[in-house]
Amino acid sequence: MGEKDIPRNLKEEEEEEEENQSEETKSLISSLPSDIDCSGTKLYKYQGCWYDKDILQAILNFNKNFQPQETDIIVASFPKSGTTWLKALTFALAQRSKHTSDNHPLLTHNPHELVPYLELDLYLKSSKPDLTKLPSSSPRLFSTHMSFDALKVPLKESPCKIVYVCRNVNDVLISLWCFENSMSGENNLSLEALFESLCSGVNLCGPLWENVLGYWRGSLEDPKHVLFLRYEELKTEPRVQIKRLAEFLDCPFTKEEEDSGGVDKILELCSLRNLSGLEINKTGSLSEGVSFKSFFRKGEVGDWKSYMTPEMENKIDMIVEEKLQGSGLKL
Ligand code: PAP
Repeated sequence: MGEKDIPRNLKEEEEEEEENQSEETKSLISSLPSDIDCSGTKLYKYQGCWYDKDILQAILNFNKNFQPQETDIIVASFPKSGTTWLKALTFALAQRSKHTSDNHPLLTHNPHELVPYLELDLYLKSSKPDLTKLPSSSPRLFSTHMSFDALKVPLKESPCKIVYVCRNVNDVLISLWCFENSMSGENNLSLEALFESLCSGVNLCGPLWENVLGYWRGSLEDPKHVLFLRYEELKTEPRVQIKRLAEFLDCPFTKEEEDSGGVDKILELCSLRNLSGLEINKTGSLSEGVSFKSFFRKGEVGDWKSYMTPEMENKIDMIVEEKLQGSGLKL
């Protein structure tokens, strides 16, 4: 879909939005490829991935103004790949010396409140957000769906740690589809439309394979600072993966912690069953109105089999295989 196909009201909205953009963004945006995603949002391709105007402005704000600290930890992912879980695990691990299990922030806050998004929360609301009032300090915890290339810009030589989680592409598709429809309250978005959008790569923070490949290559080049995790491995061998994460974050479990069940306590605290049953996650919502319960569904590996046709499976398999060719990565 091209510029000429934009409905009139979308064009009017865009004109209003333009007034809120810096000259730098306006000039950059006019030079970027654009397209419309399956929900009718105009997206722009920046450093290999697609964003709407507001998120693009936030990424530029972040690129220009973020001052990294050596101990910063950034949780990164393509949407619906296990972000909420990894935020909870990372917060619980990195801040475990500060909280007791009966008074833990994860019992009264959604993981998205504790680990804010750089481009969807902090730098979306302000070009220079106040980072002295974060829910976590030393280390500060952030999250992102932006590409590795965009994230790297202000990090330069900083030794901060990036943890990425990837997930089977079919499960991401179904999770995203269920999430979108739970937000609208009705089945507005057809699975076929979202599927075609995912296959074409024109979706927010996509193409999925570009997002994943950036962090995959980053983890191969700099394994001390970029850790690549898989949702499926977190499910099948949670103890192994959480210990790997703790070591990577320079906060390995001590023998005493292991002997006293410290690993299992964190896994239980962050489990889908526990988090989704908490009052905050049953009734709370983000300031934009997205209910916390929409971040918790089945959390199963292979749920896509109940929804996708063999034709869909084959088509996406072929696309992903071609895109990942030569990378050593399988999704
Ligand atoms: P986000 O990118 O919008 O934050 P994200 O958390 O990455 O979403 O993905 C949500 C998926 O993670 C849901 O998967 P499903 O739709 O296939 O069920 C959700 O159920 C799952 N999820 C959320 N929290 C957990 C958890 N603690 N353990 C395992 N899976 C979880």
